[in-house]
Amino acid sequence: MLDAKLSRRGFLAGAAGAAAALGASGYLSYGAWEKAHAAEAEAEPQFAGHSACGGCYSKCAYSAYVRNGRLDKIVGDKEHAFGVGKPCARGYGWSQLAYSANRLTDPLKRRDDGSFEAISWDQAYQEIGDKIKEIIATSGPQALALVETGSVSMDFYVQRLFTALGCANMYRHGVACNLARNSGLLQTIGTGDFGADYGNAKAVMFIGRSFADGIRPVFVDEVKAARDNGAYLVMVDPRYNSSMGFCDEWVPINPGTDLAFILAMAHVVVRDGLEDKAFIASETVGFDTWAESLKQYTPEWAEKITGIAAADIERLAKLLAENAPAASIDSGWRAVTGCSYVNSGETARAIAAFNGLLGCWNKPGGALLFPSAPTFGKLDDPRFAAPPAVKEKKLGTKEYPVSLYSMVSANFLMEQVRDGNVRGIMFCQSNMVGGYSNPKILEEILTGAELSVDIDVQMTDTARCCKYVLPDTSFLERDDLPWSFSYTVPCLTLRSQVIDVIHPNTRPVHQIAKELAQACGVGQYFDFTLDELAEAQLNTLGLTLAEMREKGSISYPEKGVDFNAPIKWGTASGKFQFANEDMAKVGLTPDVNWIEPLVMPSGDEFRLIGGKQPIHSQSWTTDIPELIQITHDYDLTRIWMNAAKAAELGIADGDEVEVYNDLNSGKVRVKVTERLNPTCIWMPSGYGCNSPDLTNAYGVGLSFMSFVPFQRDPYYGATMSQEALVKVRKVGA
Ligand SMILES: Nc1nc2c(c(=O)[nH]1)N[C@H]1C(S)=C(S)[C@@H](COP(=O)(O)OP(=O)(O)OC[C@H]3O[C@@H](n4cnc5c(=O)[nH]c(N)nc54)[C@H](O)[C@@H]3O)O[C@H]1N2
Ligand SMILES: Nc1nc2c(c(=O)[nH]1)N[C@H]1C(S)=C(S)[C@@H](COP(=O)(O)OP(=O)(O)OC[C@H]3O[C@@H](n4cnc5c(=O)[nH]c(N)nc54)[C@H](O)[C@@H]3O)O[C@H]1N2
Ligand code: SF4
Ligand SMILES: [Mo]
Repeated sequence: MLDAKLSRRGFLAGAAGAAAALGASGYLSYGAWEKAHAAEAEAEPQFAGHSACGGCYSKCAYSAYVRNGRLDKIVGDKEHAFGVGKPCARGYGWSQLAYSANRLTDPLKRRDDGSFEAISWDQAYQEIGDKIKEIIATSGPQALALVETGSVSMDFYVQRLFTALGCANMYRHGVACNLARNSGLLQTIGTGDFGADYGNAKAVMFIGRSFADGIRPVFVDEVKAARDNGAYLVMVDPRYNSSMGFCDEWVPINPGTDLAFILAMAHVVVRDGLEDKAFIASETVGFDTWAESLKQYTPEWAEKITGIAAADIERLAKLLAENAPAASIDSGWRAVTGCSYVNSGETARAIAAFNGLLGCWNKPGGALLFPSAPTFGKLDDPRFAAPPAVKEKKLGTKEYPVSLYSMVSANFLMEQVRDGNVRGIMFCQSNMVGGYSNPKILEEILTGAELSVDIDVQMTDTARCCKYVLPDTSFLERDDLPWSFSYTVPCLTLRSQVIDVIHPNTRPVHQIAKELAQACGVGQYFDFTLDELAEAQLNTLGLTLAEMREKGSISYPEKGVDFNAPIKWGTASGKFQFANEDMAKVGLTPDVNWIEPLVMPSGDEFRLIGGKQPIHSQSWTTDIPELIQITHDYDLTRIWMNAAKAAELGIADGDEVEVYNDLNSGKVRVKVTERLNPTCIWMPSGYGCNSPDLTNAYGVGLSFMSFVPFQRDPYYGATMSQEALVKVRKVGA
């Protein structure tokens, strides 16, 4: 199948010169590639098909144009729900991944001394397949696990492989992203996510969410629309972040204390009878319980914890209530509600509950529940029938009974690997060691695993700890399955292969999963091609593959949010839940109450907080030369420190400092600023790559997570990535 595809796109003929330029390693350098194609001279860029950016999980669709077989330009496809025709800087940068000199080009096996040797695909499959069969025979399929967050075909094929093996242990990156938020929201509104009708809002409060740093293009457009429409935008963030360009007011809260701030605002709304009584009566349960609890959370109480004046808390609460229902608190993503604190999940519940007081759910200008994404119908062809469902639940489900099942803690899993309960682990598009918890500890656990396999495009911190590393093609070099996106206007997208495969010994992930299945004796579940499956899926929606290849994306405005339809709450009670008895299962009260952060800085300690920069995605784009150059040009690895604190410590702007705690220490330059709460240090979260093979990223900046203990919150199992304290001293002082 693959060969047919390559010849269809003229790879074998076009790359005859390139093949001659291959080195002994089978690796074709960018320079050699350019030389081999030089003869094709100055052609006009040609439309090569629709792709979808692989630069982060938004997967913005774009049209790709090639010249002489090489990607020349990308033009955003407007119909894509998240991309809205405007790929971000990272999207342009990551489009160069295909040509990176540091890509994985061959299957690799780790030697005992930690170095790697190239092996054949046959050897890799044979050895991995034999080991998986042995583990299943002696310990059962639950002694295996998968950590994967990728494209739709990656999800489909790799998850199908694990289901076919009889294994339920499939995890994603949520433990270090949005596990606590989505689980907390699930308990209140019956789904793990919500948005807002920004364009029609009169007031929006963002709590630790920066649309201009943690970018999804549609959000940037929406916050701009809100601004243009005259909405009052409030940013609650210890740091004056890049989104302040859109905002009216900065609330520089003490990090980790947002829950107290929201509870006090709720206190004001209920004390003054400003809540939406009709919504509460018809749509909700548990209001009376919460109203009683709220009596203790006065603005004066919250002022001492949050550092925000009681008068400001009063004013902001009333601002939101007076503008309701065209007002809401944004749901956040990673920083506050997602995974950072012991109280992150309760903060998510508090935000949803506050929006319940405002009665703004699915109201113009208010908080929005997303309509379903287009779903494919049943596929009749028996070849597509799913492998038998696995009866067991994944490890960690028992320990975290109110977690969203699809997001159960991947760090709990690593403890199972450490203790030998899980003997074989596979990663796919997941750099766990680079960012799910303390890298040193994860590295130690992973290098001790009996079997570890990583499917990636580059030698990441995780890959270098694995026994086998299998090279995927880059996203531009492979087809995908049709992709459904749920948003205020849902859409369907098809990513197509737009350039030839550059490194002949890389393989698309769906092919790797299918061949691994064959090696494990479950190949019968993969008796179809990617195109056959895509065609069958699309046919159930009255579409064809040819049509989707041409269109790339289709949006469904008629399936967008219906402001007049009654809301179907997906909760156990079928209502919006201010209180929920299930929370007792993890020792929480039914309604939301204050939980102190696990650690608080005192003396010369700072809380370490982190965040995104617009030019990098997680730990994944820093090796792209064009993107890391921006880091160097603007000195973007610097930590931020409050000016008064810096003066106390004798630190000046631009000084080199040492950041340290019991777990780690590292040197970095400092940006001294008044735009940061004095109780914390802010560190950009993308740096500190520890893999020497990634020559552009290696050793640049500090790894945020290396200062964080290997820990989990007791409720949902999230990584608590900002429950960490550090000290800072001037180097040489
Ligand atoms: N240090 C640090 N840690 C973090 C974060 C951070 O900013 N910094 N952010 C947190 C957040 S919000 C999240 S969502 C998680 C994300 O956690 P992950 O989803 O694990 O994301 P990354 O850690 O960036 O790793 C993604 C991996 O996918 C690989 N990859 C990219 N494209 C392809 C492809 O086409 N095929 C294959 N096979 N692999 C591919 C990249 O090379 C990279 O190794 O990390 C969390 N942890
Ligand atoms: N450029 C870029 N964009 C991305 C990504 C990326 O890696 N890079 N990743 C995508 C993903 S997977 C995610 S999850 C989102 C993340 O999107 P966000 O959650 O918006 O991202 P962060 O930058 O981690 O955090 C946002 C802000 O929270 C602030 N903050 C930190 N601690 C606290 C606190 O205790 N209280 C308050 N109120 N604020 C606090 C930080 O200073 C930061 O400015 O971004 C998505 N978009
Ligand atoms: S937000 Fe940027 S990096 Fe993420 S998918 Fe879209 S264009 Fe790519
Ligand atoms: Mo994330």
